Amino acid sequence: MKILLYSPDNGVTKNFMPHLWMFLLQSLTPPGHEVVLIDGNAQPMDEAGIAQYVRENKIGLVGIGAMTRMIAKAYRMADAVRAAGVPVVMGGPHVTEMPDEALGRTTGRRHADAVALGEADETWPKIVADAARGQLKETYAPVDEFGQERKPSLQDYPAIPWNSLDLTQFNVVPKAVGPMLKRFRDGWGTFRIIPVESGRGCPYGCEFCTVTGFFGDSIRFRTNKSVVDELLLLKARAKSEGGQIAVFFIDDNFAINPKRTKSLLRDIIAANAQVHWVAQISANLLRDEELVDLIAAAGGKWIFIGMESIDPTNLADVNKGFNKPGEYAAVLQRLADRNVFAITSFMFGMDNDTVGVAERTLQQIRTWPAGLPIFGLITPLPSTPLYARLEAAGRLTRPKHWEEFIPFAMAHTPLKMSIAEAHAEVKYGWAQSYSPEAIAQAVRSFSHKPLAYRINILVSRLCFRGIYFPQMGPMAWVKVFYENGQTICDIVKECFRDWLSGMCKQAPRSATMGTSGD
Ligand code: B12
Ligand code: SF4
Repeated sequence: MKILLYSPDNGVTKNFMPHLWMFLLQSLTPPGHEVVLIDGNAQPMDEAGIAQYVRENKIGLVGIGAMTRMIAKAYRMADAVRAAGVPVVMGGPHVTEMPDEALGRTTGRRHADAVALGEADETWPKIVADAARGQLKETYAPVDEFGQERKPSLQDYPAIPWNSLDLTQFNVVPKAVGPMLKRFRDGWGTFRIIPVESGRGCPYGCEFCTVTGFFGDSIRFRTNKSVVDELLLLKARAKSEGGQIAVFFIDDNFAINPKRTKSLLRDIIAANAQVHWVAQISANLLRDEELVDLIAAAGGKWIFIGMESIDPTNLADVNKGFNKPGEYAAVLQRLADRNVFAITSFMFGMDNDTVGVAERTLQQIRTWPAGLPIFGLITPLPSTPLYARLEAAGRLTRPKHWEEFIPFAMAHTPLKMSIAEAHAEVKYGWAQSYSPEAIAQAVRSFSHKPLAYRINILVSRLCFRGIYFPQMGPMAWVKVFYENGQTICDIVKECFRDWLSGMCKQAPRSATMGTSGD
């Protein structure tokens, strides 16, 4: 059977990283079946396109996975596939929370033949076998022989064959410049960000988060060896292609068990498996100096920190009181001292937020080492305690906000400001942090560091700007380059000077070598 795994586009940003579930299920597919992957962010496709694709390629089963914000598109694509006569199985966080919706039990509009609830590592081979026999069941749940929920162990995690997978659609270097960049420094012909998980689960139970409910509070880890082997494979592939690879450790809280994280980082260092990586770690765990030393030595470059708010009342309201705004500055400095920088994520529209929250937050941010601030709105995702609380209080304004996804739009009324005011705060946060002046200032703040750091912050800021200000087409990028022309020119000039001085240093050296060789 030929199987298509499809992830819908989010409609806002281009693909910068593929979804891990696709590679994982591909690796867990029993032999005898062929699996193709389409990521809608990398290969945009509409309903007619997917119907044509499944017909022309004789696809026997389509698997679709989506977060809540992409679910409306996922359902439309599923409908098109089913209309073409091909069965659809859906999985991922949204349909796990709302299986009846996908199966049409609540609305009468059925989108999926089957739904995989929760983690599908163990159910996927059964789904494929049932589909091959034409006997798909409606739901598949990870349960043991007694019917009790069972979270898959990650101890025998499959080896994802990164060395042989077709990753063309996930290369972010434009085709036109790839061959030229292949010869630049240690090779930039391709650049991919690859998701790797080292463990699952987070016991913290923040009110707005689906993770504790979905993965459970039992934390599970892969063996260090299997993670290290995966990094070595990725590193070797990048080298053989004259390209670069960066890894996103998608664990919800990469340092949730600091002892284990340290042991993994030590093993990465010992095996020389360092690649540049990003990981998500909560601020409280970054107090540990030894951990931060190891992060830097093991290749960590950016740490995503869910700061959410600088207001302790807000944090306590959403059960994230373990975040201590008073220590944010010290945590970020500790990272910056080791040349590790932070993606700091904030949510506005929280119950104690009032007008001016963005400026108050920015005043703090401006005192921190430059990083990548991002701003969103607190969103009641289905099945979270936050959703239940707001529903009970009658505060949901769009209870089924996923039916019509609108980026950066609230689905409930905040307590101390209006919805429009909350939207304006988010806009202000982005506009102030990603204006040409703010980007220039961030680049300048790295002037005491080697050029690579200035390039890194410039490129990252220009890309992250696109999360809020759509930058999908080439014209949008031309505008961004024009607006940031001065900063880009300064960096290009520096690169040229750097290259020239490298050449000058090399010239006498090669002359000396030539003489001695003679
Ligand atoms: C990495 C990640 C991202 C990446 C992007 C995704 C990517 N390219 O990988 C980034 C950092 C960009 C991101 C952004 C956001 N994310 Co995010 N992200 C994650 C994270 C941490 C890991 C995802 C992952 O790979 N998990 C590991 C894999 C193995 O698990 P999985 O995807 O769930 O897949 C398993 C099962 O679900 C199932 N399955 C999944 N799909 C399918 C399909 C089929 C056919 C089958 C059979 C089974 C199946 O099988 C898999 C193996 O067991 C998750 C949290 C988490 N731990 O999952 C949040 C999570 C998915 N993100 C979430 C959210 C809310 C967001 C944002 C909206 C946040 C924001 N406010 O901006 C944005 C939106 C992104 C966008 N523009 O589309 C929520 C989604 C909740 C929901 N109900 O939708 C999660 C669950 C975290 C949370 N706080 O609750 N995210
Ligand atoms: S610490 Fe992060 S992953 Fe864990 S429950 Fe809170 S928001 Fe979710």
